[in-house]
Amino acid sequence: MTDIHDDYAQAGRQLEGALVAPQGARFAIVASRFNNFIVERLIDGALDALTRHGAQRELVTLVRVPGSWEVPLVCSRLARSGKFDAIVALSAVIRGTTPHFDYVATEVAKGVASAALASGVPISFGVLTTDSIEQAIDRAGTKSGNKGSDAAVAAVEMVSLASRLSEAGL
Ligand code: INI
Repeated sequence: MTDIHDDYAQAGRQLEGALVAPQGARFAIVASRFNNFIVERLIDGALDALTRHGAQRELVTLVRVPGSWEVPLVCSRLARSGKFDAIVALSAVIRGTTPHFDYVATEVAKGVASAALASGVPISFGVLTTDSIEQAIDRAGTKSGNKGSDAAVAAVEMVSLASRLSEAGL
């Protein structure tokens, strides 16, 4: 009787990151001021998760930008600086009565993804895109958890994975 781990062992090696930040890992948080009452909760969640997962608080840099639209540019700049091992993007786009939401939400998602791919630095996506303020509140530390915290844990895992991939020569 084989379990799934034996199957992996037969198939080859398996690599994954740990949920512990490697010593000296440098993180940036890029957070919008727009919808501040939501985003502050995401920042609190991200800072708490980073430190509980082993990041050193003095190696975490918080950069504030006006709104979601500005998030990708600053993520890209920080990623290209070579001074961060991972970045956490935090903002909240909440649907209104005009198509504005769609433009902002689409561009922040595309922009953050392309900044990560172009730089090779992981940028986790803690950007809420919700139909209502209630949905945003649910995801900022209440009913549906805290997406800032989730994004920070993903950033820690990606830094650990990058280090293990390097050790494996990948
Ligand atoms: N920015 C947000 O982060 N969330 C929003 O919901 C939002 N809406 O709906 O307008 C928003 N707009 C501002 C935008 O991100 C820019 O800061 C602004 O357009 C200046 O470039």
